[in-house]
Amino acid sequence: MTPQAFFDQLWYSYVEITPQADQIRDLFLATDAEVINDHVAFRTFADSPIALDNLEPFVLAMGYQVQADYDFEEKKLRARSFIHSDSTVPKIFISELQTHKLSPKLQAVLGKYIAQIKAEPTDHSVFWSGRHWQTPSLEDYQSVAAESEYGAWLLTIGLCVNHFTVSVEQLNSTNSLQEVLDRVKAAGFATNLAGGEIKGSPAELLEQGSSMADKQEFVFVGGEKQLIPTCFYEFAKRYPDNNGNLYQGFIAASADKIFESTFTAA
Ligand code: OOG
Ligand code: NI
Repeated sequence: MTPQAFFDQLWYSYVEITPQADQIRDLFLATDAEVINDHVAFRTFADSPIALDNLEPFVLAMGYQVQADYDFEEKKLRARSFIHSDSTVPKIFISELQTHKLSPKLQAVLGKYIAQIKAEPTDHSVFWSGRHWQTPSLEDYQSVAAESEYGAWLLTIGLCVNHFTVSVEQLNSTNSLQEVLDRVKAAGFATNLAGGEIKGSPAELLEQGSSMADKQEFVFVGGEKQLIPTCFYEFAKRYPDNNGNLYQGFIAASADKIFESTFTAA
């Protein structure tokens, strides 16, 4: 699959559960000829047929290389980023929940669902395949959420792109991340304030911010209905290093806060 076809399909599946994405993109298309994507991100369960290691071959097959690995000890996540030889192709960030690090109780609850994941992926459609397990119960959702918001999000939503990211330094209308976030807020969308509205700094060569995830009504297996977070939009501004090359990495401390864009607690 070509990166172009891959990202087209991803965008299509993303806006379906993230109506804010189209609206936010339109905000910038009103002033900019193009809105260029910096990266997209996925979440999955480690130690499962859809673990990071089993997704990776499909990323590499599109011409990507492994860029770096990250560890989020407190959230019990590990992650890897991928960069393409064509610098106009968005980077890909994949994280996975290390379920073996969760409490025995939670391992048992999530284990019931993870055991239902049938086979390893055979093509790129795994990236928009959603849930590979039955609709969860509200009780299970709540017990997972108490220990891992990421786990609860993944249990309801499944495998899909969880954000696209506007490349702020490539906008023509503004070069200011704060201005971008102000426009998003003025249009009625909440931004993620965890660790400050802007994560990172020019000194770190990367500044990031994001919207809070859209919410959608979810019907649990017992028929209970509750609003759950779906996906969000990110905005990233990269700075050149001393050699004049635009920094391309991710910053673990900032990523740790971007994960909270799908948190339910205010
Ligand atoms: C990914 C969070 C990390 C970034 O840009 O640092 C990230 C997630 O929320 O799944 O996207
Ligand atoms: Ni991101």
